[in-house]
Amino acid sequence: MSTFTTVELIGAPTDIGASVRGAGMGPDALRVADIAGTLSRLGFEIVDRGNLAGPATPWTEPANGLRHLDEVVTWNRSVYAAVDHALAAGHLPLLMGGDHCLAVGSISAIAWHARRRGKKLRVLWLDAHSDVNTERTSPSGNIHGMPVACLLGHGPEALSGWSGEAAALEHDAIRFLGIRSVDAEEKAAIRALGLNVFDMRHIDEHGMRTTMTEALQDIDEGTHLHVSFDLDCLDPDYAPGVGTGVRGGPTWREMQLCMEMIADTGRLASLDVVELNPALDVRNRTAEVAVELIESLFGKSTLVR
Ligand code: 5AB
Ligand code: MN
Ligand code: MN
Ligand code: MN
Repeated sequence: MSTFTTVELIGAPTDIGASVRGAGMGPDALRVADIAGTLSRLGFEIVDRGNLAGPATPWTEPANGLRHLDEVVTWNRSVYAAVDHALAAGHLPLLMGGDHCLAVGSISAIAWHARRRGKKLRVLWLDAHSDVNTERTSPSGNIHGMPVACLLGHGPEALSGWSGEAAALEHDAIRFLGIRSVDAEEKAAIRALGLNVFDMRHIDEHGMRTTMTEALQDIDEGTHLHVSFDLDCLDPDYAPGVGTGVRGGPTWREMQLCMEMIADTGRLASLDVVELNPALDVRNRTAEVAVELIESLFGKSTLVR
């Protein structure tokens, strides 16, 4: 039983945190794939806030290890305000990216609300990558590879502390799923910070069902469950429309089970859908796959809702 009746769609059309162009078209590709009609047929009220506005991507080289920092901050401020507004209205914010740097604004707003309401925040990070680089470790300077570090209070100062605490997330509040591309220094950070990683090897060895049972183990009535869904989590055979695809991800079927088991908790309260790149897609297939998976995440296959 979901506690939300209204889903608020927020488009953030930018590729500001990436170095591959195209993620800025993600929100409209999801609309073309009928994200609104699909969720409304499941019984949700849909409010589409349209697309946020923000600076164009300058495509400059990183400065001090960070590409486009000022513009990333500006976009994230808008995202923070929009997500904050949706949560204050009692709606479920569904952020349509855009690249993954936007999770800083989104999850910071969510953390602020969760704390105020006395909720335990849990984040599922569905991704091929762990996104825990900082300006000191990143091989690219691309901030879409750094949002987790920012949310844990270890990123660049301009992107940390937005939730009102030094860290929006405690190290044990986030679970990574589907990870298979981790930079050497990220690996060290994962160990040092004690992060909870269910990587592809874990899914291979234990299967998606056991993996999800473990990942969802401490979700209860007092939990605000947030899903940050980077579409490159999926195997690129199923989701070719992403900028940083990595072979060897979960199949469509495995991702369906992942989404269904999250739906079964009844605690989903916010969602980011990011890194969809229509410029690299095949006839909008990745957007359609995303909508099919979101449909399951919102309880399509749950017999009683
Ligand atoms: B995504 C890489 N680790 O930091 C880096 O798509 C890739 O949001 C980051 O997960 C991928 O540049 C960021 C090599
Ligand atoms: Mn990511
Ligand atoms: Mn990724
Ligand atoms: Mn990517």
